[in-house]
Parts: sequence; C-alpha cells; structure tokens
Amino acid sequence: MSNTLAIIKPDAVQSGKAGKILSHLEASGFTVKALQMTRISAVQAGAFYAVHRERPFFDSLVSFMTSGVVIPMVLEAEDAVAKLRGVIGATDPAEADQGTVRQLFAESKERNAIHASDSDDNAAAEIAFFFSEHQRLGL
Ligand code: 3AN
Repeated sequence: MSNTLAIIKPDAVQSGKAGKILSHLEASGFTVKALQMTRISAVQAGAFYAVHRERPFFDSLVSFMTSGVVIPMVLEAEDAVAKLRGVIGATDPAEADQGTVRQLFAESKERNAIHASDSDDNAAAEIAFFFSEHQRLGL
C-alpha cells in the first residue's frame, strides 16, 4: 500500500460536489487516511505550484486556487499515485475518459475539480505541505 495527495479544488467545493467526489474516490478503492478543509494564500498556492511559475496560466491558477476552500486529503491504495491519476482523468475534462472524476465533475482545464500528485516523491512532499508531522505519523 502507498499514499498519495488529492485536493478537491475550489470549483468543486463551491458547487457542492465534494461529497460526490469523495464517494467516487472511496468507491474506486481508496481509503481516506487524513483530510482537512482549508483556504490557502497566494504565497502558499505559488509554492505548491512552483514548477508552473513560468507558465502563462500561473497567475490565473494561483488566483483560482485561492478563490475558496480546498479539501486536501491523503489517499491510500495499492500503487496509489498511478491509480489516482487514472481515476481523475486528463487535465482537460474534454479529454478525460468517461467515468473519471474530471469528466464527471470538472468545468474546464483550469477549474478541473481535483489535483493528484504525479510521483511518489511529489506525493510525499505534497502530503508534508498540508499535513503536520503528528498527522503524518498517524498515516
Ligand atoms: P494535472 O493537474 O493534470 O497534473 P498540471 O500539473 O499540468 O495538470 O497542471 C496543474 C494545474 O494547472 C491543473 N490542474 C490546472 O488547474 C492548471 N492548468 C494546467 N494546464 C492549464 C492550461 N493550459 N490552462 C489553464 N490551467 C491549466
């Protein structure tokens, strides 16, 4: 078993889809190991998405991710990182496979409902970004 980080993004929280997305993740075989509701600052969003700093959509992405409550969570499954990437679908919901979280719940390439870590190293770093040491010791 391994862990990955998901974030239900502000578009999905604001439109009341968080419960359905959580249900979908559980039905897909993930165990929710830790979860919080929080609102992040522009500095925090910029740090989280630092790899995208030079991309044309960076400022808009930071503004979107700080526009409302987000729900970061630690999900456990066998091969959790790859499994969750498959379950969420492509970045652009128009290209996401049928039955994926983004096909079902996302609005656009930016307002795409959910984030998922893309490697085990990034999962560990992103879990540490949102969850304190005492929370991580409970995982
Ligand atoms: P993913 O979330 O599928 O790993 P990344 O890491 O390439 O995709 O992008 C991070 C986030 O940046 C996406 N979830 C999306 O919100 C936003 N994003 C990516 N590409 C674009 C784009 N071309 N236009 C607007 N927003 C984008």
